[in-house]
Amino acid sequence: MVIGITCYPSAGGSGIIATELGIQLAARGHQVHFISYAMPFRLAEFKTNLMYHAVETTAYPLFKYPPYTLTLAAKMAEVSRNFNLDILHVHYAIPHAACAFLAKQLLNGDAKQPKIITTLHGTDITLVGSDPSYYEITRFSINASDGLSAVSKYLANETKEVFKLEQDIRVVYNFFDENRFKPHSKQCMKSEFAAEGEALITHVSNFRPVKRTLDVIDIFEKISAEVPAKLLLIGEGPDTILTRRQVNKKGLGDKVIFLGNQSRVEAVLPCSDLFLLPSEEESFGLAALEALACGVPVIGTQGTGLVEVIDDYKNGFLLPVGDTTSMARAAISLLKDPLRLADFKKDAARISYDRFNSQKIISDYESYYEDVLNG
Ligand code: GMT
Repeated sequence: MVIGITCYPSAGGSGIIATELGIQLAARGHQVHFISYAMPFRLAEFKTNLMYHAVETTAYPLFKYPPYTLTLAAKMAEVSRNFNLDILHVHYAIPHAACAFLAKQLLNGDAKQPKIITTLHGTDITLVGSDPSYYEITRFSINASDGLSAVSKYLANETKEVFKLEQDIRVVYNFFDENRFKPHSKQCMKSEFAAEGEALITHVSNFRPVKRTLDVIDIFEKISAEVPAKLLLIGEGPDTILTRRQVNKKGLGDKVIFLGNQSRVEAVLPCSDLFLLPSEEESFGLAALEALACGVPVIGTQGTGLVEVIDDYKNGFLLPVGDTTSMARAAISLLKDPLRLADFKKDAARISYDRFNSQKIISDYESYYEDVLNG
């Protein structure tokens, strides 16, 4: 198949999944074309069957907001024409589903037009798509897609409810590359971050308010009062400054390490003992899955898509949003019980592999592509 992929090229989960999907599809012999304003975050090197098409949006004094959506739609149509795309798979509805619709209009009358598949990732629906100013255009463009997928049942249900959709939504879960995300990586050196006998606790996110990074600090403060520990914070975003201030305010500066954005989190995750993701909203929680795959139990939140990723009391704990006391209590009890912690770690790697290994999920995407192509 010849597949075009559009995503945000930045460090967020939707861009990461789109990139990993493209890499794996190319490895299976499909021809993959990335169309975006920058080279996707995890697409560092040249790979067979993979091409990247940059979208350029010329600045002009009259344009207060350079019209990226228009140049993206034009580039989608151009790539589709030049390479005979079978599928144009866009990740994150806003604005990509609308651009894909427009691209298809541009191809109207051509002998071949690609089928449009939109994958919903979460905040495109739960936050942005339900904002009144985006609501109608999002509803229209996802309805106009030939295929619609969501990364969890939770998100599929949420989308149907918010947009009152009748169209089918295929659930295709997120995945991880089992050759990179695995426990006991030899490259991982816990001693770089924590002293002998200290627990290493990790959080990875884009530090947006929805991730509740202040809760991460709160939970860690409570844990470190009872168990010697270090906290590793990976990622950057609008709440980074607030989080740093909180760390200093609580006098935790010598226990918290900020690593910024890292393209190879798999080099650090396997030496962690516990992962914290106390998000307010999470359609799936790719960061949690990558931690589990590396054998790290996760503390997450109830009432979010994390319930489809974490097995409560088996490879992590699911607790109410904002209940940092219960989260810390669960963490402390696990860290103080090495045998139970070892069982949780084993189950984290085993269960996540069984459900979300890349070979399984890439095949799910391939069969969805076939279904959409066959109408
Ligand atoms: O909002 C973010 O955290 C980033 C966002 C994205 O689209 O880049 O993440 C969403 O998509 C990820 C990949 O499918 C999911 O794992 C995240 O759960 C989801 N984020 C939220 O729902 C908050």
